[in-house]
Amino acid sequence: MQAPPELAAIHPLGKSPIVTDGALNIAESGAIVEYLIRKAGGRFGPPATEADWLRYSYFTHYAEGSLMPNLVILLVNMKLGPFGWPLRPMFKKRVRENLAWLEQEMAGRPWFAGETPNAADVMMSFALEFANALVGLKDYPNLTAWLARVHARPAYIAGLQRGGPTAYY
Ligand SMILES: N[C@@H](CCC(=O)N[C@@H](CS)C(=O)NCC(=O)O)C(=O)O
Repeated sequence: MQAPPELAAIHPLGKSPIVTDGALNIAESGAIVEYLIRKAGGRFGPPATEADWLRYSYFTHYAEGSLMPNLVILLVNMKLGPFGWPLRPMFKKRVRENLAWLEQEMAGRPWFAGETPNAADVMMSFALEFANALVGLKDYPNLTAWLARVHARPAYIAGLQRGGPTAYY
């Protein structure tokens, strides 16, 4: 599960994703998304209303800041096999709490922040794809429906064709 050494030649931390644009190397998915929005003249950026802006801000940060750490710690625990058993129920419970709350948040909403997809959905998509691979989302119909909407987007399909199939762990 280690990144290939070629990435360390681009950025000292050697993690993915990383975007190279001319002489610029931009790491950290949230910073990459902000950079791309800026380059695209604001497309997929913050929505107009205050309420949607707050959701946008929250979910763009929550994805890597809170949800992913809970998923990664469960993944590492599962990799430990029986050595991970004592703490596994606690880590699973934390993941389930997050997913149950997200399920409520997505009731009656097409996207995480507003009526059209934006960076909040992009940031949440990796974490929830990962959650789907790790624990499954079948108990969370709103999240499953949202993920299906993400998968149906032409840009998502084009990205998969360009980058090849994904493997989350
Ligand atoms: N918070 C960072 C996470 C970066 C990260 O940990 N990337 C993982 C893949 S999702 C990685 O490169 N893992 C390989 C390694 O640590 O060697 C971001 O959002 O970009």
